[in-house]
Amino acid sequence: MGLRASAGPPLQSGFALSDYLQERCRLIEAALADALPERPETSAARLFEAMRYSLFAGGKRIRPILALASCEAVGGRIEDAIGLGCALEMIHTYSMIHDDLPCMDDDDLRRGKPTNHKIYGEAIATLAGDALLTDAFKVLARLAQGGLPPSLVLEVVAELAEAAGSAGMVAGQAIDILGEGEPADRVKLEYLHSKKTGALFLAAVRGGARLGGANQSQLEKLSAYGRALGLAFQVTDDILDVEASTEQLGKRTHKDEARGKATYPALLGLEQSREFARSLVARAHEALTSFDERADALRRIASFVVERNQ
Ligand code: GRG
Repeated sequence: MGLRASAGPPLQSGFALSDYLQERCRLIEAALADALPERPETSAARLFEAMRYSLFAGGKRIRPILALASCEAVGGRIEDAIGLGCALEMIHTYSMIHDDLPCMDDDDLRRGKPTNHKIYGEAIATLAGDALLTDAFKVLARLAQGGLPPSLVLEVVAELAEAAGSAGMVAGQAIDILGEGEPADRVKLEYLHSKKTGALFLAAVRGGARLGGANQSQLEKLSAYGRALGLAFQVTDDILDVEASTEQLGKRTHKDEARGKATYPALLGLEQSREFARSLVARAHEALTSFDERADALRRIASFVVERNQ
Protein backbone atom coordinates (compact mmCIF):
# COMPACT_ATOMS: atom_id res chain seq x y z
CA MET A 1 0.00 0.00 0.00
CA GLY A 2 1.38 3.42 -0.85
CA LEU A 3 1.59 5.67 2.15
CA ARG A 4 1.41 9.14 0.64
CA ALA A 5 0.83 10.81 3.97
CA SER A 6 3.81 12.62 5.40
CA ALA A 7 4.44 12.49 9.11
CA GLY A 8 4.04 16.20 9.80
CA PRO A 9 6.05 18.24 12.25
CA PRO A 10 7.32 16.76 15.52
CA LEU A 11 5.36 17.48 18.68
CA GLN A 12 6.04 20.75 20.44
CA SER A 13 5.80 20.86 24.20
CA GLY A 14 2.48 22.44 25.23
CA PHE A 15 0.93 21.39 21.89
CA ALA A 16 -2.83 21.70 21.52
CA LEU A 17 -4.27 18.21 21.76
CA SER A 18 -7.17 18.99 19.43
CA ASP A 19 -4.73 20.06 16.67
CA TYR A 20 -2.64 16.97 17.28
CA LEU A 21 -5.65 14.63 17.09
CA GLN A 22 -6.88 16.31 13.91
CA GLU A 23 -3.50 16.09 12.27
CA ARG A 24 -3.13 12.40 13.13
CA CYS A 25 -6.69 11.76 11.95
CA ARG A 26 -5.81 13.30 8.58
CA LEU A 27 -2.74 11.07 8.25
CA ILE A 28 -4.75 7.94 8.93
CA GLU A 29 -7.60 8.94 6.66
CA ALA A 30 -5.22 9.67 3.78
CA ALA A 31 -3.67 6.22 4.20
CA LEU A 32 -7.11 4.58 4.47
CA ALA A 33 -8.15 6.34 1.27
CA ASP A 34 -5.08 4.81 -0.42
CA ALA A 35 -5.96 1.36 0.90
CA LEU A 36 -9.61 1.61 -0.14
CA PRO A 37 -9.75 3.93 -3.19
CA GLU A 38 -13.03 5.40 -4.38
CA ARG A 39 -12.82 3.63 -7.74
CA PRO A 40 -11.42 0.23 -6.91
CA GLU A 41 -10.37 -2.32 -9.48
CA THR A 42 -13.08 -4.72 -8.44
CA SER A 43 -16.35 -5.93 -9.85
CA ALA A 44 -17.89 -5.88 -6.38
CA ALA A 45 -18.45 -2.14 -6.44
CA ARG A 46 -21.43 -2.26 -4.08
CA LEU A 47 -19.46 -4.19 -1.47
CA PHE A 48 -16.63 -1.68 -1.72
CA GLU A 49 -19.06 1.19 -1.37
CA ALA A 50 -20.49 -0.39 1.79
CA MET A 51 -16.98 -0.80 3.25
CA ARG A 52 -16.14 2.82 2.51
CA TYR A 53 -19.51 4.02 3.81
CA SER A 54 -18.71 2.95 7.36
CA LEU A 55 -14.96 3.47 7.23
CA PHE A 56 -15.31 7.11 6.22
CA ALA A 57 -18.37 7.89 8.33
CA GLY A 58 -16.27 9.76 10.90
CA GLY A 59 -15.05 8.34 14.15
CA LYS A 60 -12.35 9.48 16.50
CA ARG A 61 -9.65 7.18 15.05
CA ILE A 62 -8.41 6.74 18.60
CA ARG A 63 -6.89 3.26 18.08
CA PRO A 64 -4.70 4.29 15.11
CA ILE A 65 -3.73 7.51 16.87
CA LEU A 66 -2.62 5.44 19.85
CA ALA A 67 -0.54 3.19 17.59
CA LEU A 68 1.27 6.22 16.13
CA ALA A 69 1.75 7.84 19.53
CA SER A 70 3.19 4.61 21.00
CA CYS A 71 5.59 4.30 18.09
CA GLU A 72 6.66 7.88 18.69
CA ALA A 73 7.00 7.37 22.45
CA VAL A 74 9.82 4.86 21.93
CA GLY A 75 11.58 7.03 19.34
CA GLY A 76 10.17 5.32 16.23
CA ARG A 77 9.06 6.87 12.92
CA ILE A 78 5.30 7.19 12.81
CA GLU A 79 5.32 6.31 9.09
CA ASP A 80 6.18 2.78 10.16
CA ALA A 81 2.98 2.48 12.21
CA ILE A 82 0.49 3.97 9.73
CA GLY A 83 -0.27 0.57 8.16
CA LEU A 84 -1.03 -0.81 11.61
CA GLY A 85 -3.23 2.22 12.25
CA CYS A 86 -5.22 1.48 9.10
CA ALA A 87 -5.59 -2.19 10.03
CA LEU A 88 -6.83 -1.26 13.52
CA GLU A 89 -9.43 1.14 12.15
CA MET A 90 -10.61 -1.39 9.56
CA ILE A 91 -11.04 -4.05 12.26
CA HIS A 92 -12.75 -1.60 14.59
CA THR A 93 -15.13 -0.56 11.79
CA TYR A 94 -15.94 -4.19 10.93
CA SER A 95 -16.79 -4.79 14.60
CA MET A 96 -19.14 -1.80 14.63
CA ILE A 97 -20.90 -2.95 11.43
CA HIS A 98 -21.42 -6.46 12.80
CA ASP A 99 -22.35 -5.22 16.26
CA ASP A 100 -25.12 -3.07 14.75
CA LEU A 101 -26.73 -5.99 12.87
CA PRO A 102 -30.21 -7.13 13.93
CA CYS A 103 -28.78 -10.44 15.20
CA MET A 104 -26.48 -8.54 17.58
CA ASP A 105 -27.26 -5.09 19.02
CA ASP A 106 -29.76 -4.16 16.33
CA ASP A 107 -28.91 -0.49 15.98
CA ASP A 108 -29.95 1.95 13.29
CA LEU A 109 -27.57 4.83 14.00
CA ARG A 110 -23.77 4.87 14.10
CA ARG A 111 -21.37 7.78 13.80
CA GLY A 112 -24.39 9.99 13.19
CA LYS A 113 -25.51 8.07 10.11
CA PRO A 114 -27.82 5.13 9.39
CA THR A 115 -26.05 1.86 10.18
CA ASN A 116 -24.52 -0.10 7.33
CA HIS A 117 -27.29 -2.71 7.06
CA LYS A 118 -29.94 0.03 6.96
CA ILE A 119 -28.38 1.26 3.71
CA TYR A 120 -26.94 -1.88 2.13
CA GLY A 121 -29.01 -4.68 3.67
CA GLU A 122 -27.87 -7.34 6.11
CA ALA A 123 -26.06 -9.55 3.61
CA ILE A 124 -23.84 -6.82 2.17
CA ALA A 125 -23.27 -5.29 5.62
CA THR A 126 -22.08 -8.67 6.90
CA LEU A 127 -19.79 -9.06 3.90
CA ALA A 128 -18.49 -5.49 4.23
CA GLY A 129 -17.46 -6.34 7.80
CA ASP A 130 -15.89 -9.63 6.67
CA ALA A 131 -13.96 -7.86 3.92
CA LEU A 132 -12.70 -5.08 6.21
CA LEU A 133 -11.44 -7.66 8.68
CA THR A 134 -9.69 -9.72 6.03
CA ASP A 135 -8.25 -6.75 4.15
CA ALA A 136 -6.91 -5.32 7.40
CA PHE A 137 -4.46 -8.21 7.56
CA LYS A 138 -3.44 -7.67 3.94
CA VAL A 139 -2.58 -4.04 4.73
CA LEU A 140 -0.65 -5.13 7.80
CA ALA A 141 1.25 -7.98 6.16
CA ARG A 142 2.33 -5.62 3.37
CA LEU A 143 4.34 -3.62 5.88
CA ALA A 144 6.98 -6.27 5.31
CA GLN A 145 7.22 -5.12 1.67
CA GLY A 146 7.93 -1.58 2.87
CA GLY A 147 11.23 -2.48 4.45
CA LEU A 148 10.22 -3.45 7.98
CA PRO A 149 11.75 -6.76 9.14
CA PRO A 150 9.32 -9.58 8.23
CA SER A 151 9.79 -11.22 11.65
CA LEU A 152 8.69 -7.98 13.35
CA VAL A 153 5.67 -7.63 11.07
CA LEU A 154 4.74 -11.25 11.76
CA GLU A 155 4.75 -10.64 15.51
CA VAL A 156 2.46 -7.64 15.08
CA VAL A 157 0.15 -9.62 12.77
CA ALA A 158 -0.09 -12.45 15.30
CA GLU A 159 -0.79 -10.09 18.21
CA LEU A 160 -3.46 -8.21 16.32
CA ALA A 161 -5.13 -11.45 15.23
CA GLU A 162 -5.13 -12.65 18.82
CA ALA A 163 -6.58 -9.35 20.03
CA ALA A 164 -9.35 -9.33 17.42
CA GLY A 165 -10.25 -13.03 17.41
CA SER A 166 -11.56 -15.79 19.64
CA ALA A 167 -9.18 -14.90 22.46
CA GLY A 168 -9.95 -11.18 22.26
CA MET A 169 -12.67 -8.94 20.86
CA VAL A 170 -14.87 -11.70 19.42
CA ALA A 171 -14.66 -13.58 22.73
CA GLY A 172 -15.71 -10.38 24.55
CA GLN A 173 -18.67 -9.94 22.24
CA ALA A 174 -19.76 -13.55 22.78
CA ILE A 175 -19.44 -13.29 26.57
CA ASP A 176 -21.43 -10.05 26.47
CA ILE A 177 -24.24 -11.49 24.35
CA LEU A 178 -24.48 -14.71 26.34
CA GLY A 179 -24.51 -12.84 29.64
CA GLU A 180 -27.09 -10.21 28.70
CA GLY A 181 -29.55 -9.66 31.53
CA GLU A 182 -27.48 -11.65 34.04
CA PRO A 183 -25.88 -9.94 37.01
CA ALA A 184 -22.13 -9.42 36.70
CA ASP A 185 -19.70 -8.47 39.42
CA ARG A 186 -16.71 -6.17 38.96
CA VAL A 187 -14.30 -8.99 38.20
CA LYS A 188 -16.54 -10.37 35.43
CA LEU A 189 -17.15 -6.91 34.00
CA GLU A 190 -13.46 -6.09 33.85
CA TYR A 191 -12.72 -9.43 32.20
CA LEU A 192 -15.44 -8.87 29.59
CA HIS A 193 -14.15 -5.39 28.75
CA SER A 194 -10.51 -6.44 28.69
CA LYS A 195 -11.57 -8.61 25.74
CA LYS A 196 -14.31 -6.64 24.01
CA THR A 197 -12.72 -3.19 24.11
CA GLY A 198 -9.37 -3.55 25.83
CA ALA A 199 -7.74 -6.10 23.54
CA LEU A 200 -7.74 -3.79 20.52
CA PHE A 201 -6.44 -0.85 22.57
CA LEU A 202 -3.63 -3.02 23.91
CA ALA A 203 -2.77 -4.27 20.42
CA ALA A 204 -2.67 -0.66 19.18
CA VAL A 205 -0.24 0.42 21.88
CA ARG A 206 1.95 -2.70 21.79
CA GLY A 207 1.95 -2.93 17.99
CA GLY A 208 2.85 0.74 17.55
CA ALA A 209 5.63 0.39 20.12
CA ARG A 210 6.99 -2.78 18.52
CA LEU A 211 7.09 -1.10 15.10
CA GLY A 212 8.89 1.84 16.71
CA GLY A 213 11.61 -0.48 18.02
CA ALA A 214 10.52 -0.81 21.67
CA ASN A 215 12.64 -2.93 23.99
CA GLN A 216 11.08 -5.46 26.39
CA SER A 217 10.98 -3.11 29.36
CA GLN A 218 9.30 -0.34 27.32
CA LEU A 219 6.82 -2.86 25.96
CA GLU A 220 5.85 -4.00 29.45
CA LYS A 221 5.30 -0.45 30.68
CA LEU A 222 3.31 0.46 27.60
CA SER A 223 1.20 -2.67 28.06
CA ALA A 224 0.28 -1.46 31.56
CA TYR A 225 -0.59 1.90 29.99
CA GLY A 226 -2.71 0.24 27.27
CA ARG A 227 -4.64 -1.94 29.74
CA ALA A 228 -5.48 0.98 32.02
CA LEU A 229 -6.41 3.17 29.06
CA GLY A 230 -8.66 0.56 27.43
CA LEU A 231 -10.63 0.12 30.64
CA ALA A 232 -10.81 3.89 31.26
CA PHE A 233 -12.21 4.26 27.73
CA GLN A 234 -14.91 1.67 28.41
CA VAL A 235 -15.91 3.07 31.82
CA THR A 236 -16.28 6.47 30.13
CA ASP A 237 -18.29 4.89 27.33
CA ASP A 238 -20.66 3.42 29.95
CA ILE A 239 -20.98 6.84 31.63
CA LEU A 240 -21.65 8.55 28.30
CA ASP A 241 -24.34 6.01 27.49
CA VAL A 242 -26.19 7.24 30.59
CA GLU A 243 -25.41 10.93 30.35
CA ALA A 244 -24.98 11.90 26.70
CA SER A 245 -27.57 12.48 24.02
CA THR A 246 -27.98 10.54 20.78
CA GLU A 247 -27.02 13.70 18.82
CA GLN A 248 -23.83 14.11 20.85
CA LEU A 249 -22.61 10.55 20.32
CA GLY A 250 -24.07 9.87 16.89
CA LYS A 251 -25.47 6.58 18.20
CA ARG A 252 -28.43 5.51 20.26
CA THR A 253 -27.85 6.12 23.98
CA HIS A 254 -29.47 4.80 27.20
CA LYS A 255 -29.57 1.38 25.64
CA ASP A 256 -27.38 -0.47 28.16
CA GLU A 257 -29.97 -0.20 30.91
CA ALA A 258 -32.82 -1.03 28.54
CA ARG A 259 -31.06 -4.27 27.57
CA GLY A 260 -30.16 -5.15 31.14
CA LYS A 261 -26.44 -4.90 30.39
CA ALA A 262 -23.96 -4.92 33.22
CA THR A 263 -22.16 -1.56 33.21
CA TYR A 264 -19.97 0.42 35.59
CA PRO A 265 -22.67 3.02 36.39
CA ALA A 266 -25.12 0.18 37.13
CA LEU A 267 -22.58 -1.51 39.38
CA LEU A 268 -20.89 1.47 41.06
CA GLY A 269 -23.12 4.48 40.40
CA LEU A 270 -22.08 7.45 38.28
CA GLU A 271 -19.84 9.26 40.75
CA GLN A 272 -17.82 6.18 41.68
CA SER A 273 -17.55 5.24 38.01
CA ARG A 274 -16.03 8.67 37.30
CA GLU A 275 -13.66 8.21 40.22
CA PHE A 276 -12.66 4.78 38.88
CA ALA A 277 -12.02 6.21 35.40
CA ARG A 278 -9.82 8.93 36.91
CA SER A 279 -7.86 6.33 38.90
CA LEU A 280 -7.27 4.37 35.69
CA VAL A 281 -5.89 7.48 34.00
CA ALA A 282 -3.55 7.96 36.96
CA ARG A 283 -2.47 4.33 36.51
CA ALA A 284 -1.85 4.96 32.80
CA HIS A 285 0.25 8.05 33.59
CA GLU A 286 2.17 6.12 36.23
CA ALA A 287 3.11 3.49 33.66
CA LEU A 288 4.79 6.22 31.58
CA THR A 289 6.92 7.67 34.38
CA SER A 290 10.23 6.55 32.90
CA PHE A 291 9.40 7.86 29.38
CA ASP A 292 10.57 11.28 28.19
CA GLU A 293 8.58 14.00 26.44
CA ARG A 294 8.13 11.82 23.38
CA ALA A 295 5.39 10.08 25.41
CA ASP A 296 3.55 13.36 26.05
CA ALA A 297 0.94 12.55 23.41
CA LEU A 298 0.17 9.26 25.20
CA ARG A 299 -0.13 11.17 28.49
CA ARG A 300 -2.50 13.71 26.98
CA ILE A 301 -4.56 11.04 25.19
CA ALA A 302 -5.08 9.22 28.51
CA SER A 303 -6.60 12.34 30.05
CA PHE A 304 -8.63 13.03 26.90
CA VAL A 305 -10.17 9.56 26.95
CA VAL A 306 -12.04 10.22 30.20
CA GLU A 307 -12.73 13.91 29.58
CA ARG A 308 -14.28 13.39 26.15
CA ASN A 309 -17.96 14.05 25.59
CA GLN A 310 -18.39 11.86 22.52
C1 GRG B 1 -19.08 -7.87 16.38
C2 GRG B 1 -16.96 -9.17 16.71
C3 GRG B 1 -17.80 -8.07 17.07
C4 GRG B 1 -17.39 -7.27 18.06
C5 GRG B 1 -18.06 -6.09 18.47
C6 GRG B 1 -16.56 -3.40 19.85
C7 GRG B 1 -17.77 -4.23 19.92
C8 GRG B 1 -17.53 -5.65 19.79
C9 GRG B 1 -19.04 -3.76 20.04
C10 GRG B 1 -19.44 -2.34 20.04
C11 GRG B 1 -20.22 -1.94 21.23
C12 GRG B 1 -19.39 -1.29 22.27
C13 GRG B 1 -20.03 -0.39 23.23
C14 GRG B 1 -18.14 -1.52 22.30
C15 GRG B 1 -17.23 -0.95 23.24
C16 GRG B 1 -16.15 -0.33 22.47
C17 GRG B 1 -16.52 1.02 22.03
C18 GRG B 1 -16.73 2.03 23.06
C19 GRG B 1 -16.66 1.27 20.75
C20 GRG B 1 -16.85 2.62 20.19
O1 GRG B 1 -15.58 3.06 19.84
P1 GRG B 1 -15.26 4.57 19.52
O2 GRG B 1 -15.87 5.44 20.59
O3 GRG B 1 -16.04 4.78 18.16
O4 GRG B 1 -13.80 4.68 19.32
P2 GRG B 1 -15.71 5.75 16.93
O5 GRG B 1 -17.02 5.89 16.22
O6 GRG B 1 -15.18 7.06 17.46
O7 GRG B 1 -14.70 5.03 16.10
